[in-house]
Amino acid sequence: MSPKATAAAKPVFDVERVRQDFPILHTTVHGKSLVYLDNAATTQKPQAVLDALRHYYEAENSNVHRGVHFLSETATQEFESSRAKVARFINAAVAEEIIFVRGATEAINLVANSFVRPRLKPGDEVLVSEMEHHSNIVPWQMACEATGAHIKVIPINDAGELRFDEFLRLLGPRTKFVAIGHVSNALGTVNPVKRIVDAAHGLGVPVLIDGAQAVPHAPVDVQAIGCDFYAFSGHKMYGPTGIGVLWGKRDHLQAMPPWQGGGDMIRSVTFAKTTYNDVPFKFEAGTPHIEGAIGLGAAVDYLSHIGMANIQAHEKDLLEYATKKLGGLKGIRILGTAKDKAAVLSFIVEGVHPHDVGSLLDRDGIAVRTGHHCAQPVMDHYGVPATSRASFGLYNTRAEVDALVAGLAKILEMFK
Ligand code: 7TS
Repeated sequence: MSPKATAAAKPVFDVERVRQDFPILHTTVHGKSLVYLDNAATTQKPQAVLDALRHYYEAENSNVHRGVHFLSETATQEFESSRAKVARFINAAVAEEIIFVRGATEAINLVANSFVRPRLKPGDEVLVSEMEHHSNIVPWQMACEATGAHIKVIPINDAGELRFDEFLRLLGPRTKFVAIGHVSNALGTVNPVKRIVDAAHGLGVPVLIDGAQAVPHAPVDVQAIGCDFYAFSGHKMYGPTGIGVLWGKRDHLQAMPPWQGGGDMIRSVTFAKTTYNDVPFKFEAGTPHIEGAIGLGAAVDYLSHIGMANIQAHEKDLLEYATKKLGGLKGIRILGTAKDKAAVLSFIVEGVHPHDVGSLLDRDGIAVRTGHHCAQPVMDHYGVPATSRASFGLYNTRAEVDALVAGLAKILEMFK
């Protein structure tokens, strides 16, 4: 083979190469190689992100947006350059539309308090789906309780897909807001977010998309989706904890009152009157999570370098492989069989409590999550208190799926 042909044959995505970037993946747990399948809860961090955090404290640590001294200017530049990276990553029109928050939860609460709550009157309705994470339910309940508005729930079918017909039926003159997850953390269902936004906008209703489980797994383009707000967390996309993003259309953000008051979010303060800073700073009161934002920028660089389409294809292969393998085990029931799914496999081991499944797998070094996954209405839909959940990331392999299957086969044998 000519050198050129060899180069062309090199795989675009080499999972073994990727695994070298994540120090923690070489850990052993109870004497076994770690098999980390809890990526929906949080992802591991590549060396590039760890290096960025360390470099920040070793060479740049200073507060942002206030000093004229060298370190403060450097930190500010790095912090704002991360904002620009995140904006490009989700195709925001301008960097000012990126608000740094603690995570998806805080992003949703910001919109609930600053955008939605002032618009709600008694009898108004907020639409959410039955498959939402509690973070995309409770803030709307709180806003509704305070204003006399109501939550309306779009049901799911038994495959775990949103009932679009029911969505269209519920959408009406009383609907003031729609809040929907892009990808379900409990079932893996990918929702048709563009169709949802188009239908809601047809009635002039704004839409927030909870993208916590979407951004780490596929290319996301907020302008193509057309939504009004998009929320996600850094720690689920190989970045640090304590940092996340609210993206909002600039016109909305400019019209919204601030949510928290403090330093950095003001233009001038007197006891008679305080005026507020421009977006995004109006929503970033106090010293921000500077190294978190810088680490998130490093995660975005890392993901962009690998390519989100490559990651999506790799995880699709893993999910298909795992679905087939687990589906072949007698006594395993998979919950969530939507046509369009991403990275999540929820299952019941018949006759075994999910907590026992989790503990026994842990003895084999396999990390899965067990419980209701902060999506109790999903559990209620299926009439189960909890499931076991394997969730995949870019560094998982078919061999790890085989380890999971072997672990489950052992458990099934034990409880026979
Ligand atoms: N929305 C979805 C769809 C989620 O999956 C989660 C967290 C959140 C919002 C909240 O994100 P946070 O970073 O603000 O906490 N999901 C999970 C999970 O599935 N297991 O642990 C956390």
